[in-house]
Amino acid sequence: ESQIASLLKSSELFPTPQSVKLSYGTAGFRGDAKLLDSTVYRVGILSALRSLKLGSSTVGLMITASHNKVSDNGIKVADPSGGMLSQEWEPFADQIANASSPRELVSLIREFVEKEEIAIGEEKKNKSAEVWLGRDTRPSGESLLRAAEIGVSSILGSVAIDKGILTTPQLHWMVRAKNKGLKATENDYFENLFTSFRCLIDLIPNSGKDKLEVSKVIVDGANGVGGLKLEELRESLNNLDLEIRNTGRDGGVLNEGVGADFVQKEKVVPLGFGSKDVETRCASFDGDADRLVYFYIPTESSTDKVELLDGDKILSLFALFIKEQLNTLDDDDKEGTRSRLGVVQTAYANGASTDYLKQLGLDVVFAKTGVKHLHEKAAEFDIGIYFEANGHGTILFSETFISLLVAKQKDLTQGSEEHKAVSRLVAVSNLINQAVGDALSGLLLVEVILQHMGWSVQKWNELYKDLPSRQIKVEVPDRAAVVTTSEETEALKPLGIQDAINAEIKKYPRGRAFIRPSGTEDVVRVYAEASTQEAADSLANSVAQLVK
Ligand code: 16G
Ligand code: ZN
Repeated sequence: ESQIASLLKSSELFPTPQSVKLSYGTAGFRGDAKLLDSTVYRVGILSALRSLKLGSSTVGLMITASHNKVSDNGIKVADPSGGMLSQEWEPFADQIANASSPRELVSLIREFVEKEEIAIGEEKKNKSAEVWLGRDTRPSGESLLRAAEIGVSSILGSVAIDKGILTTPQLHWMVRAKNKGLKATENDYFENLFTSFRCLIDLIPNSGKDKLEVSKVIVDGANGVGGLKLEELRESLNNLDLEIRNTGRDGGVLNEGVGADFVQKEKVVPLGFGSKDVETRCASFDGDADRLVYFYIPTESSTDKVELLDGDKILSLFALFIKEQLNTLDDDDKEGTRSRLGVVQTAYANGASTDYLKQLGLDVVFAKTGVKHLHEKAAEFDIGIYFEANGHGTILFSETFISLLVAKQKDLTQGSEEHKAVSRLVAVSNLINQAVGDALSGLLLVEVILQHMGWSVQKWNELYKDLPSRQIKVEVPDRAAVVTTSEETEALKPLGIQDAINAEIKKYPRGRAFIRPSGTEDVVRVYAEASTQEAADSLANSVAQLVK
């Protein structure tokens, strides 16, 4: 039939490169951009099928390789909820990406369509698939986007809509809004950010307001899309003294010596920053603006080391602020409906942050590395905050809890402390991107909370002191030989290795270490922390020896 002919015809355009084994991995397919045409085309097909499967809801396709080098690119799917592609479809993604001929590809698709009972090309009107495409600033993005479009359109009746250059979280947000029947353009995204930001600014307690001095924040845009979008947003932002560097317009290379991944891993000053910025509040985005970290250059520093405020510290700030609002409400809570606030971290979370959060009385749970795993666990709470140490995270509010808040907001007396607390929570739920972690909305929330508290970045940093830590990657013949528990804190395989790791850990005060296979690179990662940097380094090295 014509569907098969259409697929065969278009797939001839995109032969698979020899000898690359592709895997959807933690966050979509990634690799050298030159080798990705056929993959992107095929994910285009998948996304159209995903839309058909879910009653023609809009699906998102993002072309980005995030913090990886500029010559790389990648592709990932945003489900209609705005979250990551359902893990149930990942094996199919792997299969079609690796199909070696058009025939094999078509037969895999046929089989899958039958199994999933997806109705293609049925003559029912309004039943076609819709896929929204976005890409970051990588030069290879434009031609890859065309490949994705061809993939989408090769499924009969499917439409691909090019939304242009976007941050990853913008696309996720727009897809989510569209499927909720809300206004879903990029402008709507911006408007949502600045209205909820302004609302939170207006709710800052009066006592502080007159002496409120808004100090400058300098943002490192990683020479990617985030800095450009922040420039657009800035037009409508008051109450924020913002300087944006590394927008990519001044000749800098994407992610090279700049950006959240660089700053968080190396803990050194990114390009474009230096002694002139001593003690100033600075923030770094990653290449597609779904990660955010803060830092400052301490006066006493004679090296290029920065004081890093990572995802854990952002999480702690958010948790503290939300808890404060909930406490105000609970005082007044006659029905006794205490809300459940929980936080989700990964094994990489600094031990000092976990101690701090527990000491705040919070429910702390752990998830496997990768946004989809954290997101899932956070969604189990009324308010769930998740962050990876690398700066990816957000706050999820359950639908029921939001309805409860909105109802309370109507009942409570305007101007009362309770009313303000509820209004702040509602504004946070609007400001923060509920689809995925978002550096732009995260930045605005950090900034308004600091103003609310009247805190400097230094004061914020003092919430707790990070334990010294070290990360190493070890190249191994087969990273799949390492199998961990679901929270990645312990290795189940190779047999006996965990006992050996434990024996090393015991030698160090406050020692903690774990190994895990990377989901994005062919390596095993080692993480260690201890009471001194020397001890953390030494623990990491001895654990790495065990892996080799
Ligand atoms: C991906 C993940 C990130 C995770 C990282 C771990 C998403 C959107 N991104 O970048 O959350 O921290 O992989 O990489 O899920 P690794 O498995 O190589 O250590
Ligand atoms: Zn990213």
